[in-house]
Amino acid sequence: MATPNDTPQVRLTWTAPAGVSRYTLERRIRDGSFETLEDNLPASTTQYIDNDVGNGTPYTYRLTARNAAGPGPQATVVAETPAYSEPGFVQTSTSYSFADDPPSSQAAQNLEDEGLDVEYFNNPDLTGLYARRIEPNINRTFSGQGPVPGMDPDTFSIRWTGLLTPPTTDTYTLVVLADDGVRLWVGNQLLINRWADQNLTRRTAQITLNGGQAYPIRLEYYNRDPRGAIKLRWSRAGQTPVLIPQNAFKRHAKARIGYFGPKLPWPTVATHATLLPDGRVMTFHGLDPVGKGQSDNYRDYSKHASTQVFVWTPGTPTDAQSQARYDNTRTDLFCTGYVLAANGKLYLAGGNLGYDYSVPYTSGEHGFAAGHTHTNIFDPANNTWAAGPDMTQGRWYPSVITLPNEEMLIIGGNADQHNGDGIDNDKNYIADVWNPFNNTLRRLTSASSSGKGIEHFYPWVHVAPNGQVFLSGSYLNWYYLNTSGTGGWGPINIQTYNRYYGSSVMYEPGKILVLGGGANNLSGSAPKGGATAQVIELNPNNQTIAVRRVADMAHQRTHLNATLMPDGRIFVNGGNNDGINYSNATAVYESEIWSPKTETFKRAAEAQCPRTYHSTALLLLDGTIITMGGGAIGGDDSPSLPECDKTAGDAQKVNQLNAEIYYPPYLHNADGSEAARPVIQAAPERVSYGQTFSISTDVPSSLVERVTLVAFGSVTHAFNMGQRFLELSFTRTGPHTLSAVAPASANLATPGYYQLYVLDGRGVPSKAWVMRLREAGRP
Ligand SMILES: [Cu+2]
Repeated sequence: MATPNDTPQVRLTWTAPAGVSRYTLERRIRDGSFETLEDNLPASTTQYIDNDVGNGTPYTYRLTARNAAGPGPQATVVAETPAYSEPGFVQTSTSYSFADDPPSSQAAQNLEDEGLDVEYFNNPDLTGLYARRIEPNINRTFSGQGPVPGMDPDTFSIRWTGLLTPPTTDTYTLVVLADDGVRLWVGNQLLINRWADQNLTRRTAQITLNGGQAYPIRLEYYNRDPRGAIKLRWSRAGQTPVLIPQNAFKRHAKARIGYFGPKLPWPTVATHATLLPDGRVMTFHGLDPVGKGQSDNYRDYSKHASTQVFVWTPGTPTDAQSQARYDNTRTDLFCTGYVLAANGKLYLAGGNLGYDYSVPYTSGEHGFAAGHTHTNIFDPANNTWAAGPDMTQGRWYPSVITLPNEEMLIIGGNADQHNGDGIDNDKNYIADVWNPFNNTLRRLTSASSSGKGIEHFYPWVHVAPNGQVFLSGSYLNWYYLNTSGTGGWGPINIQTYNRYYGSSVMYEPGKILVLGGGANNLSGSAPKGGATAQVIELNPNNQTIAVRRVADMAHQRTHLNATLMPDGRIFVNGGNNDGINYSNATAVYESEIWSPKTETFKRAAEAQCPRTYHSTALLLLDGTIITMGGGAIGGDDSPSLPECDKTAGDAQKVNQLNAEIYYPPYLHNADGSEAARPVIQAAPERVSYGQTFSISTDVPSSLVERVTLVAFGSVTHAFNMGQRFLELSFTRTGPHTLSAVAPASANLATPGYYQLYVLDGRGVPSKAWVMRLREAGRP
């Protein structure tokens, strides 16, 4: 049980006058007016202890004896409590300082793992919410400035909440230093309750706590003059109280590593996934959900003429009956490349024609997979498919990205040349550029990739700040590609790692993270990407690059997914150590989150299902990330095999006809409850480059500390071709309005659909507002 002690107090004693039947006791602070403390003290009372006092404060007490005839003798006494003192404590008329606690500006580490949620209010009664933060401890002093820039300097309140986990079982003395009012709850017990003006005062309470147990903690505080302080210390028996350290405020697992929701049924192996402008999720594998059709019809090109396409509306059930079907009845879209264009339609290039079995059997395969010359366009506005222009050569495994002028680059993939020479020379070496305005293709004939030593399977292309395209892997040779006219390659950049089926993410304009991969590449002696990661910085003014290795992941991952989050971090999930296709023997279930600030990976929640070859992940408009797919072995799994059993290694189903939604840490409070999220109430549906635009929020604009954009994702084979992240500059223009500035140029943010987010000071994002970024003159 908790017992308050060590509280300053005033003791009053008196001698009873004759004939008294009760007393009234009043008190005033300094020159304030008298307020009644007790109106009905029994006649036998001759002593009163006032514990509700602060240090260094004069109090005047007035005792009035009463009986049935009315008030009788009155006695008045002035008592001044001692000033607060401790070694190193310095008090001036406007500030306090302490020698023993580190300053509150100390560098806080890992606030997402350890730290308290803090709410700052502009009024002394916990109203007028102004800012939300995460802080490592409770250790603030104030001398004429508000606790957060922009707040009232001398009238405010603060609430800290979280979990307190003591290291060992013991009786702890909690020590609060406060000027002015303070209330402290631990384990839902109100331990300290002094919600009144006071000079700096130490109040203590004892409580027995179990080591390792997480107790809810809440401290509320207000200040009402230029000078203020609030500190929370603790001690065990016989020890000197110290500031409660950051590591005692370990946050709930949901707030540290997030969590995966339940396994959801999914009607196809989601080898291909894209987010549509209204937030729906399109997924498909190919002729059928598990690759049976492709496998059976590899020899028969005429059979590669349709795709089962599923569209899920978030918030609705995920099973086959609940998802919409918009099949493509023209092309086997297995291994197509695609991106959501600036006009809101999905542009897809290539697909699967099967293997060329006319080629003699060599090294385990009959010839090489042939790509479709088809292009296709899906219009989400009416859920219809249209044929696009045929490409000169087919593509199986191409990448498609939007260029600054709204054209789309189609690059890589296998072609459809079946020359029977048994040599894997069937790559499509000439990139196409698709013009969405006149629906024509332009070939980059001056930029053949033959002999360039690049990976032609889903090449990792990104638009660079200089307006050219940068090819960042997965193989060792990196190049700039100029896509104007008939195209041209820039100088070669040779790097170290083979990252075959690793991933590449441009996490801010000109900065690319490449990670993982390489484990199952059958040729080449370069070191495998494995658990490694590198940052490539592109010089915005020329074709030079700078590459540096950053900290490794916790796991070797090939066939991973790397997904940009609303806060600019990258969620990494799935993959396997050995990189073997269709194998879950070494599947990685634990996810990781990469921070561009620290350039490190942080371990995150474990999934239930393996997400290896042919798995996908997409950031949804609500800030969650859906992880899907994996497998499509070319037939049904044995019904006797378990689905999603991480103890089973490879003895589980390969075809992942399921999905799991990941709920990131930013959706949770320190105690694991759901965080309150800012809401974007209004913003433009379309902006142009450099445009200043207004955002209205439900929360006060002071709460918004970041405004970000994430481009809509289109993902397959470990590479998300669509995603892109930008931080926007903004000002607060009204109580609930912001003025943000759209990216300056299409080189920094290619035209198209973006998720607009506002984030509070804790990094809690709103749900996305869908916004299209396009030159003003476009249709
Ligand atoms: Cu594949």
